Amino acid sequence: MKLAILFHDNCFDGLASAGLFHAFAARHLGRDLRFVFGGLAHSPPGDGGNSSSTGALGPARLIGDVNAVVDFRYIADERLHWWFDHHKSAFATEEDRRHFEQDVSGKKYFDPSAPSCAGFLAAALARDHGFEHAEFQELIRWADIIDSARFSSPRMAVELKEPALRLMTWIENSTSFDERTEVILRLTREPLGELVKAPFISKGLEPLLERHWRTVEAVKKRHRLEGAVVWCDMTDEPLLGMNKFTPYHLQPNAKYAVIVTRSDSRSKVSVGYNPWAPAEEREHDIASLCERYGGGGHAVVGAISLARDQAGRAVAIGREIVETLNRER
Ligand SMILES: [Mn+2]
Repeated sequence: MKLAILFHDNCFDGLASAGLFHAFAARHLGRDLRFVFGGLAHSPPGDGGNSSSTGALGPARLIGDVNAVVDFRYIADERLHWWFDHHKSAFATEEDRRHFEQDVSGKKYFDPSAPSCAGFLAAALARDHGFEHAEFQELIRWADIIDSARFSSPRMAVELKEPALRLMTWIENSTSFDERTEVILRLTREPLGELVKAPFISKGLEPLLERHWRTVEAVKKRHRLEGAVVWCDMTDEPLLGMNKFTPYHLQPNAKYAVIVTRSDSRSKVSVGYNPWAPAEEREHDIASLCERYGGGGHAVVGAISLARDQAGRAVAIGREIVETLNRER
């Protein structure tokens, strides 16, 4: 019997969830199982580290005799047998939600308050299906920390010293589906500190960490603290990805950060609250502030995207937002 496990790809929690479901299935769903894995992405393939084994979720992806979808949105299809998710956006339509609510299989689970899908999945399988998950506590603890950005400090999120955070970095940038499948199987079989030493992972990590340190150094040189806001204009510096916690690592007492960047495809103003600053002092709604300029986001973090050749405009908008954040408080 073929069991297809479809998971949120290039995501630590997605791979951890797939690994835990695989461990459960191998013990509880019969001896003659043949496993196939498939990656799920919100954006079309070709974006980032996706491969032909990764793509959007549709009926054609349900290729198993039994199909499980983990850490990804619902699909109203009779061939979806197991489902676990914690994303607020899990139901694309009201029909999808109704289809889920009417399900009586006892194999579909949703909790938007869960910090990680991995932890939620393990607890649900333990409660209802006899899954013993004591040996996976390290993996679950890190999935909770990473997926809800509950890092103990910005230093931890930027230094990337812990094996779990290095694995996270590797997973988010990996371009080999076969290697990610190997990682899924090994996540539940060896400590993260051992797995991260695997040659294909340490080799892949080297240039990623190098790039990360170069970016941290560049931001360190160029940022300014203006009132309560870290301001950084990076539009004339080619940036390859930026850890969003870097500004607060450099300026732990700042309340906000406004960063302007330019990539091959766009200019972007990123605006955020310092996640480690006291929540009760948050007077601004970042989403509506960004909406004034055609952007959007959440209450605590948002962005405005412009065309690549609009860098000057992006900087001007960034300057206005710095002034607004310092004035209206
Ligand atoms: Mn997740």
